[in-house]
Amino acid sequence: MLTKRSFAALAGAAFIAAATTSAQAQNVTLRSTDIHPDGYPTIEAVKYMGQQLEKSTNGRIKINVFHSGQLGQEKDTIDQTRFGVIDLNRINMAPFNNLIPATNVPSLPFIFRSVDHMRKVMDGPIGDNLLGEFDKHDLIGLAFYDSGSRSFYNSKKAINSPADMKGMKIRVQQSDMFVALVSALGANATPMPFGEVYSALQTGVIDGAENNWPSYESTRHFEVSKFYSVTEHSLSPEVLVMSKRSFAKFSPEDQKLIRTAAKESVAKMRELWDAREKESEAKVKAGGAQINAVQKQPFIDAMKPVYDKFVTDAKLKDMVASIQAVK
Ligand code: GTR
Repeated sequence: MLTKRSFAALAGAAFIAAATTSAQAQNVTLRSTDIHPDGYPTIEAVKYMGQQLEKSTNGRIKINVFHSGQLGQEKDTIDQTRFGVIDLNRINMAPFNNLIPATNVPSLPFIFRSVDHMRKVMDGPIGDNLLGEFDKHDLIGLAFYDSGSRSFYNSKKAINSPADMKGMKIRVQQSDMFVALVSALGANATPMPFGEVYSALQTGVIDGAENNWPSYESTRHFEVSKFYSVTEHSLSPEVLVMSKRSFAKFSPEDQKLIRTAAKESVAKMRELWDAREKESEAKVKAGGAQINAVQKQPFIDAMKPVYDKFVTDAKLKDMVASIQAVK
């Protein structure tokens, strides 16, 4: 959480940046936020974007990545980005679900058949349209990043079927869709910021959570929640957005360079991500996590009501059908 004082300091910094940008973008450093620790693929991808941008602008535009939630937890940073206090935000799609209905679609359970399917959709016209959705909310959608697949983990027992989750307290991201996804399995969903999950697991406030291999590992949740059941129920991607206010301060030429550098960071992110997934899986296994495979069909069937609840209008139905039609 930002204190009042750090918020004021940031606002002051934003003002200085504004003053220099209007004088034709001389040496602007954009502030980017991320909740992950330094070295995590999302952090390194945005740093890479910064290096590309520095090159293409002869050092005029740089990016400073604030990692480990220094600028706040994900949900809190959305408004700050909309107001231009934060310039860039690498964030998961889920915290946007309540604000922008279309962002629910790529977070839906089992919407993608594979990582390749997800990449093809997000790289194509469906992804481009979705990036455009941020525009109405004072944001510029720049790029999507991979986030692997999310699976359930808990401190009690291996999950083999939806029935095993009945009554368990499971932390979810701050998204009504994720609440519904977990509730559909008969578990009790507890929405909570990412940074609070470790101690909630440790003290037994919650029994488990759900995430991909790298987050399960980097947070050390595997130490206090050792049963990881490979449900792979959501591939909810990451998104990189920019404050429309910050973006508007740049010339059309610089705006193009920002967009290009963001797109260039996607391939870098995927390379880093693929390697990190394997490393993290090996680390949690070595650290004592108990991994079990599950039969997915009962989970797919149990989560079907989530579609009925969230895919309600023609636009979202069309989006789901278009995603399913991508070969
Ligand atoms: C991670 C994601 C984060 C955050 C986190 C969470 O996989 O990269 O942006 O959304 O999950 O569960 O809160």
